[in-house]
This record gives sequence, C-alpha cells and structure tokens, in this order.
Amino acid sequence: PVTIHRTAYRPPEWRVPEVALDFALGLEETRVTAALSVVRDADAPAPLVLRGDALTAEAVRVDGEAWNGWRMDGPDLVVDLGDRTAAVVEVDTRIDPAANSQLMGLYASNSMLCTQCEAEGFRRITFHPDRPDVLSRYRVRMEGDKAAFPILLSNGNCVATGEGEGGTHWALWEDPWPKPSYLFALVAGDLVVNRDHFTTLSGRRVELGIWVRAGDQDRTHHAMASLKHSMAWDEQVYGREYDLDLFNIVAVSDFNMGAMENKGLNVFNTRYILADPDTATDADYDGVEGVVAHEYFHNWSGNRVTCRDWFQLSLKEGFTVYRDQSFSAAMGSAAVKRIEDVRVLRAAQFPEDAGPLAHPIRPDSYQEISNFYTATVYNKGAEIIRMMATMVGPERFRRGTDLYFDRHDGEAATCEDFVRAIEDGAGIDLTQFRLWYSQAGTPRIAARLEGDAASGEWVLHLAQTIPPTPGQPDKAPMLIPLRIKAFDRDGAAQDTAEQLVLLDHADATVPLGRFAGRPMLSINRGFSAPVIVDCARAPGELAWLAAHDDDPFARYEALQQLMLDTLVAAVSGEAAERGAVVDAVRETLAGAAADPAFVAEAVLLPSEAFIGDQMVTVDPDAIRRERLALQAAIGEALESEWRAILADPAPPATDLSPAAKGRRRLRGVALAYLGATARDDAPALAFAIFSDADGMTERQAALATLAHGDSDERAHALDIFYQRYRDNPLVLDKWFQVQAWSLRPDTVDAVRDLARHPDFTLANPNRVRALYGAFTANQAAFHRPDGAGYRLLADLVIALDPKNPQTAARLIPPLGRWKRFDEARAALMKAELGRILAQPGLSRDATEQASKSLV
Ligand code: BAL
Ligand code: ZN
Repeated sequence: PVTIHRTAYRPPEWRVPEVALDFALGLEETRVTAALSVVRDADAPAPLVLRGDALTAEAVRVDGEAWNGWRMDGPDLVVDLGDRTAAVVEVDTRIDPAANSQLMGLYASNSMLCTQCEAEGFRRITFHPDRPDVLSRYRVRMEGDKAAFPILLSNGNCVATGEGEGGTHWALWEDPWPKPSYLFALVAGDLVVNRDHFTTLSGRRVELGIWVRAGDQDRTHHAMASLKHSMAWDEQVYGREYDLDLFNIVAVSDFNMGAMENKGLNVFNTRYILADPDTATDADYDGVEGVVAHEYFHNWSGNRVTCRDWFQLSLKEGFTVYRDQSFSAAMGSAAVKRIEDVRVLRAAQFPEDAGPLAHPIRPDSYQEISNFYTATVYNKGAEIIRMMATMVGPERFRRGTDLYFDRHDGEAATCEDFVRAIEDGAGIDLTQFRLWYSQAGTPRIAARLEGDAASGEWVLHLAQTIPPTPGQPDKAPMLIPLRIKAFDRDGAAQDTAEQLVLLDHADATVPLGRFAGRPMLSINRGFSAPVIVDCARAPGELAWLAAHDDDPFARYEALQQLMLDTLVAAVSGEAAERGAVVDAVRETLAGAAADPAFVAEAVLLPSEAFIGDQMVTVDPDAIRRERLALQAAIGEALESEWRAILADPAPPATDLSPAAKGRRRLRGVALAYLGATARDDAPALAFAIFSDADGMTERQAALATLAHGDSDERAHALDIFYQRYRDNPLVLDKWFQVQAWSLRPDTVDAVRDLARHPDFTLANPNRVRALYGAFTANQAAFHRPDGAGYRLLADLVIALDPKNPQTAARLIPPLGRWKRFDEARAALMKAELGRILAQPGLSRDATEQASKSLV
C-alpha cells in the first residue's frame, strides 16, 4: 500500500468552481453524468487528474465535444486538456448501488438510495479531484421512478421539479455555497417527514425536515428538539447562524458512521435520530442530542471552514466534538457530562495512544484515511481545543474563534490556521502548545508534595514524561495546563485558591502555601489536561477528597482512584482492603437525593479495561475476579442503601428531565450492585423491574443485570425482549449487545452462536458493532486464555473485509494490544493478526490496521 505524507501536500493544479450532476436513478443501475467546470491554476499545462474508485468512464466530452484525449491511470481518469486554461469536462459513468456493500459512495439501504462521501466516497460516484481543498458550487438533477423514489433530496435548495416519462419524476437542487465533494449528498426513497422551522437571530426562517421511513415519525421529536436547541446555542455561544433556507436530516439504517454533516442534508445512522421512551434509553436520548448537535455545528466548523487535506481532520472534528460536548454540558449536568467524556477518552483514546496505532491528532502519514477517524483525532482533538479555551477563558476564546471564522470562511484551512487565529484573537503565545498537534502519546505527570516542617510551607513537585510512540522515540516537554488546588484537611488554615499551573518544562515546583499538615491535593481538576497523573495519596486522603472537594469532577476522580488503587493491589495479590472504598461509596450515596446522576457516575467501579491499563501486564482473569469481588462486597455492605434506592418508584419513562434521568441511572447502578451479590432474590428483583418497566432505560438495565447470571429469569427476560422487539433493528441490537457484555464464563461461545443467529447480518454495521464491539470491550471474555475470543474476532474481520472494509478495519485494534498481555496471549493475538494479513485481496484498510498492529 502507498503511504501518503502530510508534508507532500501540493495545491491543486485545477480548480473546479462548478459541478453539474445528472442522475438517472435505479437501485441496480444508476447512470451519472458529471459536468465539471475546471479552471487551471498551474502556470504550465497540466493534465487533469480525476480520482475514481471502481468506475469506468463510458464517455468523455470536453466543451460539449466527444474527447479522446484521456486515459486511465489505475482507478483514476487523466484528461489531457492541452494548453487550455478552462474547460467543461463531462464524464458518463454507471454504478450499481445495490451491490455497494462498502456503504461508501451511492448505495442502497432498505430500497432507498443514499450517499456517504467522506472521506473519499465521491470518487465511487463519478470521477473528480475528490480532495477537500477543491470547492465547487453544485447543481444536481436527479430523475427516477416516482413510486420507488417519491422523495428526491440533495444539498441546498430544491429549485425545480417535474414529471418525466414512464412514471418517473425529477428534481433539481442547487447549493449556493461552494463545498468540497465529501459534503455532497443525495437521497432518493420512500420517506416521510417531521417538519418544523427555526427563526435565526437575524429573523430568517429556516425550514427543518427529518426524513424517516413510514412508522418512524413519532420517534423523531427528540432529534428535532435537539436540532433547534443546537441552532440557538451556536448563535448564542459562537455567534454562528445557519445559512440556508432549508435544513434536512435523513435517517438510514445501514451506515458506517454515526452521522454525516453534508451541507444542508445531514445523513444519519437511525441510531442517532430515532428515540422514544419505549425503545431508547436515556443514554440513547443523550446520544441523539449530542450527534444532532455535532453534525449541525459542522455547518460552520467543517463546512463553511473546511479542511485543506485529510491530515487536518482534527481541525473540524476536534473542534466540533469540543463544541458538542460544551452544548451537551449546557443542556444537562456539566459535571456528569465531563465525567462521561473523560470516561470515553480513557476507554478509547488512552489505549490507542499507548499502542501500536498511536498517532498525533494531526497525523503525519496514512495509507487509508478511513482508519484515522479515531478517538485521537476526535476526542483527544477536543481536549486540545478545551485546553486552549481553559488557558484563555471564554471571552478571549470567543475572540479567537470569531477571528478563525472571519479569516477562513469559505476556505479549506489547516490546524495551524486555527492555532494562529486563537493566538491572534485571544492574545496568547501557543508556540510550545503546538506540540500537542505533532506529538502522540499520553503525557504522564509525576506529582509529589513536599512540606517544610519549620515554616509550614508546602510545594508541589511536578515532572512530565511523554512515552515513545511509533516513529516518535523522543518527545519534547509539552505545555500542560493543570488546575490545582490544595485543601487543609482540618480546616485550620485557609484553603488555597485554585491555580492554573502551566507546566512547560520537564520539571516544575509549584508553591502551594502554608498548611498545618500535609494538604489534600486536588490536581487536574475538571480534567484540565488529557494526561495521566501519578500521585501517591493515601486512601484516607482520597476518601477526604471524594467527600469534600469543591470540584465535582475531582470528587469523582478521587473515588475512582481509591477504587483503582484497591483493585490494582488486590489483582497484584495484596490482601484485599475494601473498607475504605465501601465507606467512601456510602458517604457519596448520602448525596444521592440531591444529585443522583452524579452519584450514579461516581460510585461506578472502573471498567476492567481501565484497571488493566494501570498494570504492566494485564491479567484479565484476576481483574474480573477482583472487580466482581469488590462489587459484591459493596453490594452486600450497602445492601439497604441499594434496596432503598430501588424501593423508590422509578420516574415515568416519559419524564426526560435531568432529575428523572439521574434517578433512573442510579437505580440501574443499585440493581447492578445488588445483582453482584449472592442474594437469592436478586434475579427476581431484576425480573420484576424488567417486567414493570415503562421504558427502555429500566428495561435494558434490568436485562443487562440478568444477562450476567444464570437464572431462569435470565432466559425468560431475553426471550420476552426478543419476541417484543424482533422487528425493531435498533432494539434488537441491544439484545445482541447485552449478551456480548455478559460476565458469564461462556460468553465467547454465546457470541459465536449469536453470530449464526438468523437476525445477525454483516450487511448492517450497527448489528456488527452491537455484537462484536460489545464483545471486544468484554475484557475477560475477549482475552479467554485459549484464544477463542481472538479467533472469533479475526474470523469476523476476514468475513466482513470483502464486504465492508471500513467497518472491518475498525474492529482490528483490540488485537493490537498484545504487548500488554502475557506471552501466551500475545502469541495468540499476533497469530490472528497474521492470519488476517494473509488473506488474499485484503483491503487497504485492514492491511494498514493489521500490519501496524503487529509492530
Ligand atoms: N465527518 C464524519 C462524521 C462526523 O464526524 O460528523
Ligand atoms: Zn464530526
């Protein structure tokens, strides 16, 4: 495979100011005529290179005349335009959407036609430069059978419609905003709409439409409300108005990503649109709100200002994730949202940064760009934006983003452009901070308190190290903003004020002030930097912070650290001392009435994977054993507390207020703790909650608890759930998922059986991820010592790769963590990576992921 390097960027030799597309639509055959108005930017004559992927040029015309001056260069079309400086190049192609199982380009999903073009799908529709720095105005005419495709949608505004011959009809769409080809979209199908409108700050009325299949309309109201909230929020917080008269969203069942921000026509995975209390959990509702916001926010951070090349992906994704995180924080509990975001970062990004696929948020090279839609580019990218915002404060940050949008509106920009706009707008020197864009790996901060007995003055010694990552053996010290506060445990001296320490050297010493005794250290409050802090604090100190810190994230963090220390000690064979954790959980639970959502988050045990991340060599079996033992100990010691929480009736499922969601979340945690005990009535209690539930949050929580066990109630509940929801794909995904999450020892076998279930299909990425994504997150199951879990995953990758390489390749990384496991497991994991690589015709996607994972 060819490696593409960031430094090899060259500006395009030809611009394409106008694109006119003509589609004769059919599920099995769609004919496309593309007319590209091209203008030469190069000084000397240069051939026009139009990228293609599995296309044949049936005819080429230049300025209306048949043209022979073209040739194929591999998949690409090279047109010789002599010394012309401008031309209209027309190309006819023919594609088969029904056979497009990659779900890139134009494809069929449930008898509807839709597109996915980011990053390089447009070249599967027609020949085009297909690079994000080539921006064009699009005019799209589509014609198709009226009965099969009553609805015809594209970007921008519908300017004309009409009837054709033989039962066809057509529509003409024009998008006034120049855009890169990856933002092109087309949808044709039998859809119904939920319509609404939004009036912008300047008084313009925008028509809103959410298009779904008949029967799904009633499940679009939350998405619509989320869209309107997002539009208002972006005006208030970033001063950004929507810029077309129409904003459409279409929900599609078969989709590789969560959603796609095509200009004026977002295409969504149904998972992030459809929600009602009977079928969606509170977490699903939050997912809808966050993804609707994310895609909408891209209209400015991504569409109006786009990326110069794909190495700049984090320019739009990191910034937009930061924007959607801030929005969700404003819509609910900021503290809980921050905890959730950090949990995701630690579960998905820290392992990536510590493994063979580590890359900076602005990568230096790739073979297949689809492999770089990663937690690093997205979630660490968001943390880098957040650090800038933290350092300058909201007003100056806004000045920086205003300048960024003003300077680069209508352009394809770089990460460097963003940083420079923040520097100039906010008035800060980010020279050293730029290392966050180029250095991979999670920095580690060693923090040590030191006090002077005579004066009572205390200082904090900080030292940063950044681990080597592939291609980057040595790292320079980064600029790391750490929010720090020290408390006097006895309250005899004043607490210090919070400080924002800018750690910009390998070491630093920070004065904390005078304390009667060792102060209680609260560090990296609010998770101000995406780093790992190593700081020896006694269980009593952590328990004190968990109870008294005035930063809710720091309270959460202290309790998590206490749990982690306890679990890591137990896994290492030290005598289990669980009392401090039990007491801290009890104390935290005392605040449950005031803030149940926060308490529910705080008392959750760290995941098995995160416990493993603390160890040099991960021992999945010991982690499973000790985590379950601690869960059972907490379940038993605080049994009356958990029962009291469950005795309080659940709020109605239709109540989606933060308070109601918080109470349901806490009930789910209580049930899980009780379920971990050996209490005989636990399965019956879970079954009763399952049966009585008036909504999916309670129903799924009860089912998940039952799924871990071996009771009659388990089988019964799974059967009831299946029968009730077998025709609802999104809910059926949950049925697969809870079984793959199960802590039972036979889960590998269960997953193997589920993969043969009639409702399992490789054609639907949601279904694949529901089963295998959940399974690889199930640490002890996936890492079963005989390698059966690895084999199962590799079998799936091998079967899926020829159909959908993008989704297949994204499932490979768990096999690449072999260096963290014992020799026997490592050998088995490497053998499976080797088996994947040995497949004839393996995709570029899977080849890159598997070969890099072996190094
Ligand atoms: N741009 C791909 C989907 C998303 O991040 O919004
Ligand atoms: Zn995005």
